[in-house]
Amino acid sequence: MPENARIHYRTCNLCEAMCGLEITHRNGKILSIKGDKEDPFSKGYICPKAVALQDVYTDPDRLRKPVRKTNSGWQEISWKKAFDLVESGLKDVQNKYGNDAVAIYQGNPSVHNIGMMLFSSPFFKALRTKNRFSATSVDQLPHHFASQFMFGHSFLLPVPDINRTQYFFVLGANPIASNGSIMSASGMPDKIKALQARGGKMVVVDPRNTETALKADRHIFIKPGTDVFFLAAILHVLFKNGLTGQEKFPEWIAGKEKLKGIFDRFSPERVAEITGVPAQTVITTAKEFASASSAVCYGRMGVSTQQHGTLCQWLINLINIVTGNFDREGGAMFSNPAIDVVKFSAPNGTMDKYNRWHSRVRGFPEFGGQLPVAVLAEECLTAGEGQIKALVTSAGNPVLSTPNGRQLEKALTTLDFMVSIDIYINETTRFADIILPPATGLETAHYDLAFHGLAVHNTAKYSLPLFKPVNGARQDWQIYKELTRRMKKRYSFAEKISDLFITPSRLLNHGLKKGIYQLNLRKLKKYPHGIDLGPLKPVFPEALYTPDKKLHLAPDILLNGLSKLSLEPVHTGNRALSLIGRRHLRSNNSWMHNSLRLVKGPTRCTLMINPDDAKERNIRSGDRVTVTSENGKVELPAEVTEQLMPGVVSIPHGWGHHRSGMRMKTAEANPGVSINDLTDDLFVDEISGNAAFSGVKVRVALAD
Ligand SMILES: Nc1nc2c(c(=O)[nH]1)N[C@H]1C(S)=C(S)[C@@H](COP(=O)(O)OP(=O)(O)OC[C@H]3O[C@@H](n4cnc5c(=O)[nH]c(N)nc54)[C@H](O)[C@@H]3O)O[C@H]1N2
Ligand SMILES: Nc1nc2c(c(=O)[nH]1)N[C@H]1C(S)=C(S)[C@@H](COP(=O)(O)OP(=O)(O)OC[C@H]3O[C@@H](n4cnc5c(=O)[nH]c(N)nc54)[C@H](O)[C@@H]3O)O[C@H]1N2
Ligand code: SF4
Ligand SMILES: [Mo]
Repeated sequence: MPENARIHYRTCNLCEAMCGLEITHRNGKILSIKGDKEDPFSKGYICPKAVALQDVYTDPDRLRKPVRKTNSGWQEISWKKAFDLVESGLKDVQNKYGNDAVAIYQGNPSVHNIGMMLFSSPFFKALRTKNRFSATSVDQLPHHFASQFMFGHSFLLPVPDINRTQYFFVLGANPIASNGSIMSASGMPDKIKALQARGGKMVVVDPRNTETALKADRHIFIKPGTDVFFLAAILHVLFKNGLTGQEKFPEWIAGKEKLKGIFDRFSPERVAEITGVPAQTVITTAKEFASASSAVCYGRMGVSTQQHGTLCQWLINLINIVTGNFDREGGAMFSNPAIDVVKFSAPNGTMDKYNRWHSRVRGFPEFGGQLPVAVLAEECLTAGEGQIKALVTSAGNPVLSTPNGRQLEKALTTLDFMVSIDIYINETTRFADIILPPATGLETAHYDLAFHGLAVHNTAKYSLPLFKPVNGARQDWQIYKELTRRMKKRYSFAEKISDLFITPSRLLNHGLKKGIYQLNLRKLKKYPHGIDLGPLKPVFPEALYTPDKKLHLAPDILLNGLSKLSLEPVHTGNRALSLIGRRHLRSNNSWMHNSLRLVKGPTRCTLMINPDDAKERNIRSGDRVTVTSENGKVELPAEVTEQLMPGVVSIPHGWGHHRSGMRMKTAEANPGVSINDLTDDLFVDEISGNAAFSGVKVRVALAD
């Protein structure tokens, strides 16, 4: 080790994989970032994004002080002044138009930040607005819906027991690039190798032959957005061939009579034209799944963000349950975390809330206190009582991450007031009147409240901040705490006193003590690499939150959705192609493109297109092409590749940094285009309102 250098251990906060880092540093400078071999969860694995954490820390473009928009540009202001302006801005709008006129949007990094997780809810409550939005509804809302109606709690999310399964059946996920989601599992390449070494199989269903599909024992191409038919056909085969363990269902599994006959019409032959999957492939896969000594069906982003996302997640759960692969080793299981977020969020064993209010324009029901973000723009743009007039964004970039981003941009210009809690002036926050920048990443303490609860192995780890926030920078939780104090309509003396003492570490300590392992923060700090708490263990029926303590196989809302599915193939028009997204290992949603170290190398924001479709349009790799949808047009280089199924094209999300008025030099120099300038806010999962990104119809041509 270099002289005078020191080592700091922490967990990477960038994605769900919770990799342990070993950071060597000296006098405030980072010398190296490596994988921590002694971390019991990640065992030394990291990806290139972790190394870029230092670039976020040192980035000269990152905001360190609050800024206010003026006619002559952004002006740094004091924290006191910034809070005063935010308070008056939000209060003015609420006094004039009512509480609901202030909307909030919370983005992805909030789930990776314990302070934000714990201190944002009181602020949302203080605002008393029904217009709450988050990245959940451009992502995993269908998972929450299925869990809510089947198991009684939206956070009771099953994860694949990847370390012990013999058959890993993956739809719409690319964990080699994404490192896993709703499956915290650092080191996926090794996990897949280990599965195959013990005689297990991996089957991947994806319109692209992805990095993950390339490692699979079988890759099945599927037409975007049609997985619901494919999954129903799998269940058809299972029921038709008596491959379900129905007679052995325990008494806490309710509703098997309601499943009778519902998959009859989805024979593999009948759905083959819709899905593009040959009938025999469906039959073979279903039979293999049922006969494996253990098996798990797992579907993520690609099946969640489509027109029938909620039905897909329901059918995936059903496949696991009816084949006896649910809540048991090697199947779909639940984590046993040191702090159980499910119990904390519903201490009385009550179900989550649903349908208490609706979005004003399109009438979407609220779920868990939130509305789908696909309605945010129309709620700002449609005049009338209850119109959104102010917005708070926090750790989110909805202009790039939500469907029809160009429409949202228009909507943001109509607001009376906007405030963003964010570290950058980017595509979204440039519309704000005030930006409050928190300390971030290496300056924060870390405990994965969310992801320990979605992990494939039980561990617990607490990381101290590596660096002290500079110039009195505030943590996200401190910003939220101050905003809550200022926005509370009533604030009792007792609340004031207790607020003085509430910090994330106190809450964390309390949660650990109440948890099943009866840990505490002092003890956890003694294990800088984390504590191994063992493999996943079964939790049902005790963990069920339904009022009757039963698992519901066939909730009415899902049954109705399935019965409405039409088997008539949809005709898409001449030469239309079907658009999907993709993720790359060296990119993290929309906000890491300011790290030169990470974005260097070949251009990644390309239109992937199959050679047949390219030839028909006279397109060669590297040519600039235009992609046009009903909502917009973008121009980018083509990448002709066999990876894509014929009829399908792919653009990664999170790009499009060419907008004016930002302050992200590296990102602006290599801007790419935003796929969400093409996607459609009206194209959503009909049950949950989650955005449907897969299968947007586009036309592709050589650029002039
Ligand atoms: N077409 C298409 N659209 C998609 C997707 C897709 O696959 N295809 N994926 C969707 C998914 S899964 C997601 S999760 C969303 C993500 O979309 P969002 O959550 O809306 O946005 P991010 O790109 O994650 O941007 C995160 C923001 O947080 C800021 N930030 C980073 N660290 C901190 C911090 O510590 N504190 C605070 N306060 N701010 C911080 C960054 O500067 C950035 O502005 O995009 C969704 N959109
Ligand atoms: N490197 C990196 N890692 C990340 C992120 C990142 O931006 N970069 N983002 C993080 C976030 S916020 C999330 S939510 C997770 C997401 O993690 P994953 O769910 O693994 O997400 P993706 O890598 O987008 O994989 C989705 C796959 O679905 C496929 N797909 C698209 N449409 C369909 C369809 O209709 N049917 C089927 N069967 N497949 C389809 C796509 O081709 C793609 O391979 O990744 C996280 N990890
Ligand atoms: S896989 Fe995720 S958690 Fe692990 S180092 Fe990369 S970004 Fe960080
Ligand atoms: Mo996500």
